Amino acid sequence: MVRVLGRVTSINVRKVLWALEELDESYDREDWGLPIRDPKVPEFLALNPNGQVPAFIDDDGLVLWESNAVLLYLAKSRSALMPVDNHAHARALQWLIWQATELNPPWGYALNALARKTPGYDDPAKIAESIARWTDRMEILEAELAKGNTFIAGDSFSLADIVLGLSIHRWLRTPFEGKPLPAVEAYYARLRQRPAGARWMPDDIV
Ligand SMILES: N[C@@H](CCC(=O)N[C@@H](CS)C(=O)NCC(=O)O)C(=O)O
Repeated sequence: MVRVLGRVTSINVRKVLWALEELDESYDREDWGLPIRDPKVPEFLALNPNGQVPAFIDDDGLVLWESNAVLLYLAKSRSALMPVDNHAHARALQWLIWQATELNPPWGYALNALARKTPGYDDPAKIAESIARWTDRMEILEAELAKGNTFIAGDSFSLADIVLGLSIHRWLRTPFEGKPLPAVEAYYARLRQRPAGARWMPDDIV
């Protein structure tokens, strides 16, 4: 059986769990990641040398890390969750990469300060700067969704919707007065209508 190593409070772990449920694939999940279980130990580092969650092990023995790469592997090996049309496929890939490289980095400071209450994250100027950069990225998403597509890459649900849905969930659940983004909120509501979306974007996890 597929194994996923990582705590469910991690957005990157929930991406993989959501995808597996869309694929109707059973899996075993083991709780790793701070503060539950330190992944920087030899047993875990042998699976993911970054000492970060998730680590993924397929039932054929493949060991993989980097959550969006795990998603793309699942889509290719199970022939699902990525558009077949070449242009729609490219758009899904664009948003997957954008989520990891452009949308993800800005929220770090604000998330630690406002939601995680991590000691040392208490500089108001840095919180404001993090929120400003995060808002800037979210407005890009708002402009795209305002064009009216049901899903981010077109008419069909894809991996890109999983990573963006979870990112929007984080935006909406982090306690600060965020700029209203109506198209983003409507899209988030659509994604939450999916059983796996509702399960992995729960009210009590940021
Ligand atoms: N680029 C990596 C990032 C993984 C990552 O940042 N994981 C975080 C949780 S979201 C982590 O392992 N934090 C340390 C811990 O939980 O011990 C991926 O997408 O898989």
